[in-house]
Amino acid sequence: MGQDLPTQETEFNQLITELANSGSFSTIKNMYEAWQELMSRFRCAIMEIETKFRVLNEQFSLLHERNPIENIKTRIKSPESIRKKMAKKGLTPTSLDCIEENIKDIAGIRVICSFIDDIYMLADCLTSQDDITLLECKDYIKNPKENGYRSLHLIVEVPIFLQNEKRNMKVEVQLRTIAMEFWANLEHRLRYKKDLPEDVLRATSDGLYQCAEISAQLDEHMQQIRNAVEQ
Ligand code: 0O2
Repeated sequence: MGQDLPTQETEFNQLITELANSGSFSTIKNMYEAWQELMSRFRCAIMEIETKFRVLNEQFSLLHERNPIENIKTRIKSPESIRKKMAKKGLTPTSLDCIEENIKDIAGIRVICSFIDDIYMLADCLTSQDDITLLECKDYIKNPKENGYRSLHLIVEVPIFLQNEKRNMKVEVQLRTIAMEFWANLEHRLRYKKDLPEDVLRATSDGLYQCAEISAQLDEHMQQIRNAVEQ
């Protein structure tokens, strides 16, 4: 996202070359098949987590006559983005195990909620399920990033059951409100991961920060109104 094509192509070629040179694969076909298998396992893990959220949403709508989830988006990280992140961490992708171990957000699911309280309620419901292991939690709602970015990020491990084996897979779960999603989408399009000149960065960061604060206030007001209605 936000990269030009030649950069993506270079990252992709580098990833292929590094994996091919690692000596972990007998042929390119073998490497390609192993890659497809790994990505398929991540897709299965996304399905597992997505189903868990859909079940919670269903049950909540039955009990409380409202849906805490507005929308769910999923994505598998692109090979280019995986290569870039490995390089940023100073790592060379020498095997698929090494990639799987170090890149925790290959499988990503974003849950867009109606209210801030729903975010924490859903995160608690998910992480208290007995097949889920919480590996990391970054609360950018209580501690927003310097640029104003807000979301709750969890890295969880979920088992997937294949024909002859059980595998634990890592999934990054991002939970945010509609207002947080609105801000993050526009900021992503405008600036995130873009090598903008210093003066443009300076000129735009205050404005974006103000927008993040305004949308956070909106979330708080909406939460207060809901609390009042429910009382
Ligand atoms: P993409 O294209 O969404 O996949 P770590 O994993 O701990 O080594 P990382 O990845 O920076 O470090 O973790 P963090 O802070 O949890 O951020 C992960 C993801 O959150 C990003 O994924 C973005 O999707 C989102 N994110 C984080 N900061 C910002 C921000 O300032 N603006 C916007 N719009 N999104 C943000 P990727 O892998 O960077 O990108």
